[in-house]
Amino acid sequence: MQKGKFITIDGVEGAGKSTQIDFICQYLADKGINVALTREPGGTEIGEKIRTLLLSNSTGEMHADTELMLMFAARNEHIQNKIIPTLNQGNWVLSDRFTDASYAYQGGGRGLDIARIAQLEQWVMRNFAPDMTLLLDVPVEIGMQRVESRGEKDRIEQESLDFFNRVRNAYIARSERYPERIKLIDSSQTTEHTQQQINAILDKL
Ligand code: Z5A
Repeated sequence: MQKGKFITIDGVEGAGKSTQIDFICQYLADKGINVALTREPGGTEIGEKIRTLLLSNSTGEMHADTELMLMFAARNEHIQNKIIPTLNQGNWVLSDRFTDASYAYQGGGRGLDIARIAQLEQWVMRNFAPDMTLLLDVPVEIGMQRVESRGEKDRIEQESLDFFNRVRNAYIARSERYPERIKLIDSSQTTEHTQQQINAILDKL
């Protein structure tokens, strides 16, 4: 059985990941490709419990190192018990967020040392990496306006505009560092405009 491809989608809040995931799943289904949709933090029973701990406001203050290690603990479960087994069955996997988010949020946003994140990445991922990452980019103010009408903000969503600008800059820096894997997509215009760019990238893949 040929191994499936592993695609991740990432970006700041309100960039349109959820909106575009529906489009990507439909695109792949039309090509006869089975794709398993998953998310981070989460994707497994243990991972979803860790997600609740990470995002719930009732958790309260958490040390940034603890937040980082919990992201990678959930990721370890995700990779070992869901992503790799699914790929080995010949199916594709599409993950709503992955390791680039740790570099962006915990590295850029929280200011944690990139070398420490890289150590955890090496430990948990060894040589495993996405085949392709779609990075939806939008100015933070636009993304925030889009999600304004939602209810209560979770623990990380409560952070400041400065925090999210640092997150965005860290994402862009990663796309410049890994241009082959991370495709930077302008998601500031219409949904259709974003879809056209994704369409062109998936056609090549
Ligand atoms: N996190 C972390 O810190 N470290 C890590 O390692 C990982 C994650 C893996 C998970 O949140 C949180 O965990 C996240 C990062 C952190 N924290 N934050 N903040 P999540 O991924 O589950 O949820 P989210 O980041 O809050 O995603 P989101 O707000 O749902 O964003 P989205 O999926 O990109 O947006 P959307 O739902 O597709 O669109 C938002 C709205 O905009 C919606 O009404 C759409 O109809 C509208 N929209 C979408 N596209 C357009 C365009 N082009 N024009 C106009 N309106 C649009």
